[in-house]
Amino acid sequence: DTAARWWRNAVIYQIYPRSFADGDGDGTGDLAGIRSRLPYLVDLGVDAIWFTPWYVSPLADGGYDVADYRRIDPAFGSLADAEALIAEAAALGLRTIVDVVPNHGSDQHPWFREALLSPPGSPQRQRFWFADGKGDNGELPPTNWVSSFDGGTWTRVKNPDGELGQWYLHLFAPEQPDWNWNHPDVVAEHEDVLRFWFERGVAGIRIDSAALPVKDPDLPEVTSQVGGEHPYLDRDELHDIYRGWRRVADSFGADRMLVGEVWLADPKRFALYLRPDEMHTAFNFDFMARPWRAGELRESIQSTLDSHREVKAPPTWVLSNHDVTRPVTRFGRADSGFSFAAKTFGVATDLELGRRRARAAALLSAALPGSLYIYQGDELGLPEVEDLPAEAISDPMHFRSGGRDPGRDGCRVPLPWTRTGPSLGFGDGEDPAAPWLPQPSDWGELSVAAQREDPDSMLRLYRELLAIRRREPGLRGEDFAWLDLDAEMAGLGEGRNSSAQVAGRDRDRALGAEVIAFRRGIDLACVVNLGDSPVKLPPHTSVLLASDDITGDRLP
Ligand code: TEU
Repeated sequence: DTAARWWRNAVIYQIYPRSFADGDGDGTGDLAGIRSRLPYLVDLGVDAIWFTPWYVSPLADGGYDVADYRRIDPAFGSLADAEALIAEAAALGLRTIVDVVPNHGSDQHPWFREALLSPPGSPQRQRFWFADGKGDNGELPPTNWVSSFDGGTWTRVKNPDGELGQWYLHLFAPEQPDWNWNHPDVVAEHEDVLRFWFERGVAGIRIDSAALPVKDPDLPEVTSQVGGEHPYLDRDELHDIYRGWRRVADSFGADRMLVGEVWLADPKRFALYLRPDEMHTAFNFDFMARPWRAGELRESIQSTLDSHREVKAPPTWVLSNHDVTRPVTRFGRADSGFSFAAKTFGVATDLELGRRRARAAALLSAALPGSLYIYQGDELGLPEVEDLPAEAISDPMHFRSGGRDPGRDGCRVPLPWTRTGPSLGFGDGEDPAAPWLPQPSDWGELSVAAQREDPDSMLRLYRELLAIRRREPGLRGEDFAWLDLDAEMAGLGEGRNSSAQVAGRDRDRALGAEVIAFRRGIDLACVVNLGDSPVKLPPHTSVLLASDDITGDRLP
């Protein structure tokens, strides 16, 4: 039935709790803030919310260093608040997804603290990866593995007797020790965490860094990038873990889902995680990583549809998240592909062009079959904040790269809700504290309040887009076919690039190489012009929604 399969075509809104809304006015977003803004999400027209980690955490990596999964970080609220939020969302028709981070915990997790107080070789240490160093006195790390956050992956600790001792593994920051998945406690504990949150009514689990948790126990150096052979990436044993998680999810009913963060280049290896007894879906980063060119996007769409069809899993479409450069900024650059999704300093950016492309990209991704993820603030067209004051930056990626990487704070700046006022409506109350990251002074114009009144705003575009997606059976279904429109209709006159439309009545001839066109259902089409010249729309097209001004029959 459709309720059980909701995740196949849902629109899922990602909330970064620290930056969404601040109910107690202390400068940090919280669950009270989120609860007060649920009507906004209903109005926007999303089906579900994914919360990035809200558990007890020292926040060494924005909450991806979990010290206790069964309690909410006091900065965000209490477990009772989370339960109330989940229930209120459900009553409004919004499903909820929580984040689980199997690769690592926090150095403040009781099991890690226990491990530090226990001698080398003790059972307490076996839940993590402790190993002797190399060199005469163990002064060199056990391997040369490089962290995703730059730098080494091992930190040396003292033995309980005070002598320098073994090293422990952390693929991310030192505050994030990696779990040893060969240990039965680690397996059982994570399945129990899943049950804990499913019991509280969440509809899904987002699985962080899902291709990393299993390690080769011999700890060899990296000599192969091939899946299954790499010492810690995409190892075959991972699939047993996720089969176990799928059994837990299924035991709560067919309406519970798993969505994996599986960063893998090989679509065949990626699809293995989506087999019928593993994850229901996984983020499609290939699409996000492509430059804004018709051929690239077409190829990504086709290979995504192919690899998912084989395993009968629905694709996902993701334009951004809390780790990558905001789309408006990224698309405003000469080449807007993955190299620019990663953070970069000082790249020339045309925000106006970026905004037009981001609007077109929204229509394109929402018109494709599968589920759609929207990162908070993208519906407002917020740009990346690239000039945060040095003292405000808190992302470990920045510090660990020695400042070479700007870090990910620029896409995590608290949302503007009102045109004026302290913290632009982010903080509630008479006199809210300054937000934990400062908002640019011109963000009042990008606020929810300002955009609500402007029919041409990004917010209004998103709202209309999601309403159409809900209403049109062609967009809800899985039927998809490329439209081969006639090339001779292309290239009429001058113009600037990027616009998209969802048009009624399908047409069947190509508009040229820089146009993407496909049909959904019987009579719906999506046409995206990535070229520099406007294209003529086929006769008898009725336009449901356009990301740009359509003059006569020309798509700019
Ligand atoms: O990200 C996984 C990941 O691979 C990141 O290191 C990514 O490469 C990086 O952010 C550059 O874009 C997940 C979370 O989404 C991220 O926020 C966490 O920091 C990371 O896991 C560790 O838990």
